[in-house]
Amino acid sequence: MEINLNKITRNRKCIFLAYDQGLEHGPTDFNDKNVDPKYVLDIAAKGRYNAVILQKGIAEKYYKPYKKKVPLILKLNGKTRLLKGDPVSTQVCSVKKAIELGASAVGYTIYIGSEHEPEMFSQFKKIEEEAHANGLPVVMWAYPRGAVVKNELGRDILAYAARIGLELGADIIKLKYNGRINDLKWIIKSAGKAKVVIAGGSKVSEKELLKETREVIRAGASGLAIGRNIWQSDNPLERTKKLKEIIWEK
Ligand code: FBP
Repeated sequence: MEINLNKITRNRKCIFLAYDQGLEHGPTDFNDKNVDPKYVLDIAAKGRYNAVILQKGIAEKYYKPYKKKVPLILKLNGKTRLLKGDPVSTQVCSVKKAIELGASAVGYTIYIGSEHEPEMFSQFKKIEEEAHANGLPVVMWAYPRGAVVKNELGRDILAYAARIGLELGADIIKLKYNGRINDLKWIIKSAGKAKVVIAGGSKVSEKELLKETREVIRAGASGLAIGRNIWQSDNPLERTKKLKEIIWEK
């Protein structure tokens, strides 16, 4: 079944604003302004993002006034950066709850190659089937990570991650960019009909960010799922505009 992505894409392209770093990294990512979810939701609404990505708690307490302004991708699993060993991201929210909160899609991270991969596969199966039965698109964060993964940004392991997203039923696969456009072309080909969006990563210069965005769009990516490089920037809306011009090739 092909799922309708119109609520979270425009002309098959998209830019999502990620704000789940409070769980994944902790408030060290934040300053006095962006520690307030309202500040980031305002950027998402004013910048006309195709969706904002939140965990359940933030969605419950802050999303209601933004419901008509920006679609929500609710992240259904997560982990902290405190645990050692092979990573596992545990389900912390149900599809049912995501629907109640007004989500237009759900998100789930799989650490490809982690010793806990089977557990994440089996949770993903359940949420993917339930989300699709309710017409909700599924976004997979496909991150190769764990002791057996020697290079998280290698071409073949990223292509494997992309393919796993396709095989397991993700509609959109979120991947990291390794800076090599030809690698990304192959990685995107491996994702087949599933769309690929690129994660932002830690803060880089605007020049670097725009250059990388040009490259990933040229390689065939559908867009970005970006966080820190927007809400840590001094000019988030101007920067958003520049990224959108590249993504929609204006
Ligand atoms: P950024 O643009 O800030 O990197 O956000 C993208 C994202 O995927 C977030 O959704 C998530 O919190 C974070 O990166 C996880 O990245 P990592 O596991 O590499 O720290």
